[in-house]
Amino acid sequence: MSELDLVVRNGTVVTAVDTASCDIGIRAGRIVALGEGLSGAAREIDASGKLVLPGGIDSHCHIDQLSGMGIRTADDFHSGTVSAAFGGNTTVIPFAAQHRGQSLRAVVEEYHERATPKAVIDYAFHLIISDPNEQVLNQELPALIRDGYTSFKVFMTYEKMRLDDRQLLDVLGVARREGALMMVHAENDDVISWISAKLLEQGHREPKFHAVSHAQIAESEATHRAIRLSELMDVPLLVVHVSAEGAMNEIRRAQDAGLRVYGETCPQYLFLTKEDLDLPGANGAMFCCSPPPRDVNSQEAMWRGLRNGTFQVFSSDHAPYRFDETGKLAAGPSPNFKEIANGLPGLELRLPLLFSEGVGTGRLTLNQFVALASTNAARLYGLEGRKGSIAVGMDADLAIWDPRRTVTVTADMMHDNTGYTPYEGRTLDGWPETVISRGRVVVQDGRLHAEPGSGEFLPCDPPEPARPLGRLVPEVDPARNFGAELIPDPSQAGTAGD
Ligand code: DUC
Ligand code: ZN
Ligand code: ZN
Repeated sequence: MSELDLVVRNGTVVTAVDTASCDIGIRAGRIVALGEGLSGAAREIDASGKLVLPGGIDSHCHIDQLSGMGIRTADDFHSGTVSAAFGGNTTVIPFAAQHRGQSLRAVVEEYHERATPKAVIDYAFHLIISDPNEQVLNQELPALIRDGYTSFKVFMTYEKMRLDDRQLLDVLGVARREGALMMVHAENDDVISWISAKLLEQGHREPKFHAVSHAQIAESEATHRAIRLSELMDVPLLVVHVSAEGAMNEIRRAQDAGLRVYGETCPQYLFLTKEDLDLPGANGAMFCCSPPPRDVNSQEAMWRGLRNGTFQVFSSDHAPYRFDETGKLAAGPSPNFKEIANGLPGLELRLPLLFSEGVGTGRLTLNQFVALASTNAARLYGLEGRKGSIAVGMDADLAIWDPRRTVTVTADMMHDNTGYTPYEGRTLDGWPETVISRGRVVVQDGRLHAEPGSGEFLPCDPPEPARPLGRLVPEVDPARNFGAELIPDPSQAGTAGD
């Protein structure tokens, strides 16, 4: 056997199903050996006392994307993927977003032009379909699915993006024929716009009314409808960015009935509430996203859904807009709540937040953390076998975490372009220190070591109809939660850190 390029030595290696102390041998970008005392490597990284996890896959993020309102997100594919890498990720799956009147194929080509010279970690693309015309349904979408764009998102709200039920059935028909997964932004547009009009008529224009207008019932009703339409067409469905218990219960019921329905939630629904939008002046705009953050009971419900496997995916929904005239304040210094671009940054803190408040408090096992951080997204979106786990033959995509490092979050530590973080001042336990993508050290010692353009495009396999994915988060089994000794006891405050 020829020399190894790299050995990651003495770490506690954690996957979605197992934990073991072993070395990882890497050659030509792949994992080629797992074992004790591996030798003969050109380079070694000592991971003693550290957790070695599969690199995170952030499977819902908006990078260099134009919103329906015509406002561009703050990150390009360099700042976006750098920020993701510093947050322990080795793959992102952003969107190639079609606006009405655009060719879907041309949109995909344009996103490749944006990503190819800039990305520092690997990426796939979901499609966003806002104009399902004959050309899209009969030619472009089927061909793109065959080319490795096997998941697409549709919106049930946003005036310029939304599809009606007939259009949803049209795209579900293509998904069924070609073998694709549909992701849905499920909110009832009429409910939101009706409440919004009433609020504005009454002079309620501050950011906090964004949360009032996006009623929980708008979310649960649309979730129910999307599930029923996908059931009619027998197409797998993933309900993205679930914020509230009613919508989660719809997903759970569908899963209990055996449907291929999956769910995703995001940090903003675990860590923020609608009170965060209630700030002086326009400041609450920094927390406006859709669906909006809800309340403490909803946060607890989302944790329950992560723990019991109702949610397979935990993504950032990174959709950053600067708090200035290029972003949140594009309509002026005092916009009404309908004029504020929807979205928050999250690529860099998704995993540290989940690790600290999920694993660190005992809500999630380490194996569940890995499943939510990486493995389930790889399986759902057709990257299994290459990404999302640590096994011989897979890409050497690793994040080495120091579970004892304590970090207090500030905006100037972040590597994205938003200029603020909704999580300012939070103290988090556990941090991804070294990130390795296809055997290349991308982040180490707080520095970036990867060149723009070194990330690669990943075509995705279709979802497998023959093998229902079921509940992908492993059931809680404390006896198998090896590596737990590395997680500081939350009752012991004041561990080492910076
Ligand atoms: N809502 C979306 O639907 N997309 C981007 C961000 C957001 O808040
Ligand atoms: Zn959405
Ligand atoms: Zn989104």
